[in-house]
This record gives sequence, structure tokens and C-alpha cells, in this order.
Amino acid sequence: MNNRIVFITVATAGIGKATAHLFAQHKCNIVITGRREQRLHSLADLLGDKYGIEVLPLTFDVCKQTEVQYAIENLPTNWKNIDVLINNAGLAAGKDAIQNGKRNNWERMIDTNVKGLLYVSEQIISGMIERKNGHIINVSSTAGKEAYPGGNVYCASKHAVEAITKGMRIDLLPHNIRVSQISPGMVETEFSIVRYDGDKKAADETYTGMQPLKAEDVADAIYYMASRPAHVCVNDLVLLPTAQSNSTTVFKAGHIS
Ligand code: 8X3
Repeated sequence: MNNRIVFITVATAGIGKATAHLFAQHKCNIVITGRREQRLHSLADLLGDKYGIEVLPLTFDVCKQTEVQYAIENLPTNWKNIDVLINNAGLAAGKDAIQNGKRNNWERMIDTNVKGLLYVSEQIISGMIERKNGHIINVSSTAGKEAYPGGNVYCASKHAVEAITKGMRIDLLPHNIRVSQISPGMVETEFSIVRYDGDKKAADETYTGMQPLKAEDVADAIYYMASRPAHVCVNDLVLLPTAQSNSTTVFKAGHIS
């Protein structure tokens, strides 16, 4: 993977950050994006110093199409040939039953998980087509496989990611572009803190009594997909903690819940 250019959306925390570290360790040059400029620049400095690679921090919100387009159209020439795009930006907001759901939460999830992924991909796919080379890795979820109580719109957004992944793979087939997806189950990151709007107690309870995946476990699987030989495409990698068999069946504190 030496000297490959890897573009990771929202690398300031969680899976994105762990993935940035792992690809940097493998001597890739990394574009990291996010909205939190200070965190992004600190991470860029850290990765560059620690691994001796080039890092380009790009501050934009994936939900804002014009910001996405401006940032990617104006990439410095030596950063334009992106080899791997990792569409990591995504969130869950709320876990209310559909009848109690908040419209603002629905919009945030659809804007980030679906529209954001499309806005970024659109800007990067054209160059990959010209070069007849590229790999897109979409971070989906087990929520893209099945619905669960209170998951409604989050699950819908991840089902959309799964459909977009499959569609991309069909449409980009003649252009030698690999399209992969990773579908993790429970991963302990800021995910649940965001989902429960900062309620740390509710977030902690999600994982109490069981061992969830770590961001590094998911990064490891993403790196595995990206580092296969060019003729191999891992279409989908479903990764769950040993203590979870599907979205609704988890072995917690000695009981199935
Ligand atoms: C994260 C997994 O089970 O919280 O996407 O939906 S879950």
C-alpha cells in the first residue's frame, strides 16, 4: 500500500481515526476530512510525525454539497489521484419508535449517511474513471441488513448505503473500480454518545456486560479489504463482536438480551 492516496471522510474520531492510523502505519498518504478543524489539524500533525507520511486535512461538512465540491475540486495536484476512498462519515441520531421520531434527527441521518456519501463519491469517481483505477469502501452497518426496534430511519439510511454500494459496483464494473462495504455490528466509539445526544449513561449501558468491537477491529478489516491484490474485491464484510449474533441478539452479563 506504500504511497497510495487514501481519502477518509470524518477521520477525527472512532473508526475513521483508527483507519487513518492503520493506513498511515502502512505508509499510505492520507486525506482526512471533518468539520472540527482543530482536531483535524492536530491529527494531521500527529500522523505525519508518527508515521513519516504526508497528510492533507480538509475541513468540510459532507452534508453541504458545495463545500464538498469546492474542497475536492481544489485538491492540490499531487493529491488528486485518489486510490482509495473510505466513506466513513455516518451517524445515528435517536432511538425512538417511528411515531416518536424527531424530524431533525431523520434529516441529519439521511443527509450524512446517504447524501453525504453520494456528494463525496460523485467528486472522486470521475477521476477514478479517467485513471481506470480505484477502490471505494463504504462503511455501512448491520443496520443495513435488518431493522431493529427504534432503528427505523438509521436502518433505512444504512439499507440505502448497501443498495448504493451494490449499484456502484455494477455501474463502475467497466472502469476497473472496486467497490466494497463493511457492515459492523456494535462498536464502542462516540457512536452511542451521538445517538443519545450526549447522554453518556445511556451510551455506556449499550455496551455494559458485553465486549463490543473496537474502532481498531473495524479499521483492521477495512485495511484487509484495501490490501487485497488488484483482481480481488471483498464485496461485503460483516463484522460483529463474538457476543452479538445479530442486531437484536446480544449475550450480555450471562444472558441473551
Ligand atoms: C452500528 C450498529 O447495532 O447500533 O451501526 O445499529 S447498531
